[in-house]
Amino acid sequence: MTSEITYAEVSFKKESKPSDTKSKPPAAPKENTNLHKSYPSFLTLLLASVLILQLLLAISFFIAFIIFFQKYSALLKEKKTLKELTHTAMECVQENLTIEEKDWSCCPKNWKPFGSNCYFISTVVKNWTESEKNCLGMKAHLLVINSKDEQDFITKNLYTQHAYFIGLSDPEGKHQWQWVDQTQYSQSVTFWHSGEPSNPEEGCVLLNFRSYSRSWGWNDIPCHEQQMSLCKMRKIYL
Ligand code: MMA
Repeated sequence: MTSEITYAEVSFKKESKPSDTKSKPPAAPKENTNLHKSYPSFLTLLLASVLILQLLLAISFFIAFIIFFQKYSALLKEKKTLKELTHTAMECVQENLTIEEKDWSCCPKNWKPFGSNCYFISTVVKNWTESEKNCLGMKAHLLVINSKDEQDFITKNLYTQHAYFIGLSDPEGKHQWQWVDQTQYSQSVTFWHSGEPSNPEEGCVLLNFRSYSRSWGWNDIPCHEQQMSLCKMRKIYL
């Protein structure tokens, strides 16, 4: 409605080129009087401003693209570093005090050193497969027990009311026990509770405390059961 009125006013006061009228934006009648006097310069100004605006827009887009690209590549780099560095902090001790062999042995922060390995008590409750995945995610395996000393060391750090998955399972249900790291299962290095393993349906092993025998030992349970777990990895030597 307003633009129709404006158009009528312009054509009434002065003959103007029809093509120009079309591109002219609707303006207040007061401004119109000045408009027709400086009309060519106004158009040039308009064109120039549009061009400048487009240029500014192009520059801003370019700058935004550069910033985005830089941020994105920095993010990618950080992600890669994080992937390589699963552990944010390491705790190292100097083990060999001879001058020639100043070896630093390290375990990730919150892991416990024993012998040439590091141990982690995972309090997240998961089934056996997910527990092993959790250890793998930390460049470790579920605990493989190689000696009574090792078992005694770890159990000193555990709660007697909790049970923890270890890296022993019977994938085929034939009581052919396998350690997750391919260590040979040796009957002479086993710490089953009396009466265990008890059931071919129970293919995964946990370490728990039995109050009636007042001892820590192994018990087979169904693999889908959710339990806490223990992880083990080799120490890192620097
Ligand atoms: C539970 C379960 C078994 C274990 C028996 C021992 C009732 O089942 O933990 O794996 O063999 O207890 O009594």
